[in-house]
Amino acid sequence: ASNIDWWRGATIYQIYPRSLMDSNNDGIGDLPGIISKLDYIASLGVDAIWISPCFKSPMKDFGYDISDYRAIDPIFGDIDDFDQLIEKAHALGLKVMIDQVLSHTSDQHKWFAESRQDKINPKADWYVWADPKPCGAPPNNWLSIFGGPAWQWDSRRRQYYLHNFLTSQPDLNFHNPEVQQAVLDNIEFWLQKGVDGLRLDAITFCFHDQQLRDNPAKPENERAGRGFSEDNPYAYQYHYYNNDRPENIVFIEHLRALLNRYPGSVSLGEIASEDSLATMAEYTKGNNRLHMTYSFELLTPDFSVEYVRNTVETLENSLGDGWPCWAVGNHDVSRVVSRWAGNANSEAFSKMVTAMLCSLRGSVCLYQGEELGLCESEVPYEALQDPYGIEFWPTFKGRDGCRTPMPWHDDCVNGGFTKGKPWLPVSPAHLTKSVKNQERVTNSVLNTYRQFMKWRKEQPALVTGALEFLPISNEVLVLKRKSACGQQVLACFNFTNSNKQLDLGELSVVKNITPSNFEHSSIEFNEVSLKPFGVFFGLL
Ligand code: TEU
Ligand code: CA
Repeated sequence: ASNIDWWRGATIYQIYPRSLMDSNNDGIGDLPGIISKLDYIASLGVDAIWISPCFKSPMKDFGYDISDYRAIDPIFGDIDDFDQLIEKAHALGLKVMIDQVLSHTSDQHKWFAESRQDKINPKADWYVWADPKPCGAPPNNWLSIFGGPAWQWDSRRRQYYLHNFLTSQPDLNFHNPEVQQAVLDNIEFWLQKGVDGLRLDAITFCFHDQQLRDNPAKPENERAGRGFSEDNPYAYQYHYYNNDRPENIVFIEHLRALLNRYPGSVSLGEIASEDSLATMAEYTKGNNRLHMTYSFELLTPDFSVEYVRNTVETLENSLGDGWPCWAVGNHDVSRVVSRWAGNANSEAFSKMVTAMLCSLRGSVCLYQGEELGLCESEVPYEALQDPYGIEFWPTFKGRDGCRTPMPWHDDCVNGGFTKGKPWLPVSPAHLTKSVKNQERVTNSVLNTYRQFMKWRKEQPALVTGALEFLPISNEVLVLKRKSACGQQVLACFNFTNSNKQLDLGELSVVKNITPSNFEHSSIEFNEVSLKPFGVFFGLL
């Protein structure tokens, strides 16, 4: 890939800044902490970092509620730290992507303070305001993802405002062209600082139906939501009218035109919509929309050869020339080792799942801690921080279990993350998996991850090659990648925790190229032998 196309097939390491490394012992990770760990991150062999929001915020949703889009929150550092971070990352060959939360601001943003004053101020129409129904009820049945109605009464304006997320996250009114321009200006501020890309938070939520029509109810058999608590009524509706509006596309095209003025800068849209596969295709179609869309499909509880194959195939078929980005974990869902493997044989599983993810066509986001094979942390109710978890406890325990601090050294207090009181407890189960411990072991999850990332870069078929699944087993995922220059790689991933034999039939493997740190797999007379959660790579 040429330099400007660096993002195709790239591996992007997601940093949750509160939990990577605390430099000043106030218990919260920060930018100097990230800077001190950039050498470590570069040693993983990833291409880029994506930093979850580090902008000024009252932290009601831990940074996803922004009160000043051009300032770093003092808890994380200042703008000089940010400049240094970019400089050092670039020197290490890492691209830097920032998180942009456009659909809503914090209620502490000065735009909202102005907008809520009255109905005639210059920003009166910057948010989504609506009169109550004659009985005083909210204007329609829209719901907040985090519980309760999507409307909050404002006693000063004597109107309701829309919030798809927390009441402290009022939705901007993107139908107003001034709002669009203000948002693009803020983005340009960061592009001028040299960031290489944007992860666009909840990008399908920017626009709402101006007629404020009620969302239709969902039949019971369609309610299985991703990450939603069963008792979250949000899962009981379709959301045609509060998000995923056609107007989104036009805005995306403006955004792309801005990015095109900064060659090499990319956009990765988080597509959390009902019909996400079709939406992903729409959002990446042609060369004038998003570069990549972030899929939720592997963040679900579903884990089987059939599920992964069908999901990826369906997306590939609908995507056309669009480019997907895959992830099996992030700061919103439980850790993949726990979610998909119930913590069984977690080391072998972690190695396999990373190799599998990085063998799909597209780019990938790897969440901090996955390189250590971390399991979901048990966070007791008293220590909960996530408002979403507090709302729906205990049917949904929230998102704190995947947000606990990184374990660096198991012989230091709090795993070496902080000498203060960490904002979330360091999981005792994570200590033996600390970076320091794993660095000592040749075939640890960490060292396997490093070896694999380095090796993958040398296999053009795995970086940008075409993908084809071979439906020869329901227990082993088998796929083929073929690069433009003709390299053909066969990859097999054992999705079970037991030994598997696989007959490759007509296929002839020229060479076993499986990196040495994986559990040993072998091939004899076209029969591949895989260890529990084992992997096999062969040249065709
Ligand atoms: O998430 C968008 C989103 O749709 C989430 O509600 C997701 O479905 C949920 O968290 C799954 O458990 C983004 C961010 O990733 C999330 O952390 C923020 O809370 C949210 O936007 C609001 O900004
Ligand atoms: Ca700190």
